[in-house]
Amino acid sequence: MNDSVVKPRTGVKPKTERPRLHKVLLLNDDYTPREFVVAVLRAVFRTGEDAAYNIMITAHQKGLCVIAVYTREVAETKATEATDLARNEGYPLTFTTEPEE
Ligand code: TYC
Repeated sequence: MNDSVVKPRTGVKPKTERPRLHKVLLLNDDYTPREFVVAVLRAVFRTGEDAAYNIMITAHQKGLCVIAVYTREVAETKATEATDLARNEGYPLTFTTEPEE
């Protein structure tokens, strides 16, 4: 028979680790119209009117607001798309991403 002893593996990562999520942040500025910020949030992040307004006013009052979290690729794509919409209209409105803890 087979008497070999198999040692349990210790300190090994679980097989399926979830991908780290990344936050998309909305940054305040003094020039972009509030209505434009709300329109971009609705178009790119698919929020409703009330959620978009609350995110916009939080960024306006506090300097920035977390919009949502996504996998890195989706977060970066949405931040770029939203920032490009603003640049195309000549506004300084900026969206950035950062990894979650
Ligand atoms: N602060 C801008 C204004 O007073 C509005 C604004 C809100 C701009 C949130 C950017 O992320 C922002 N017109």
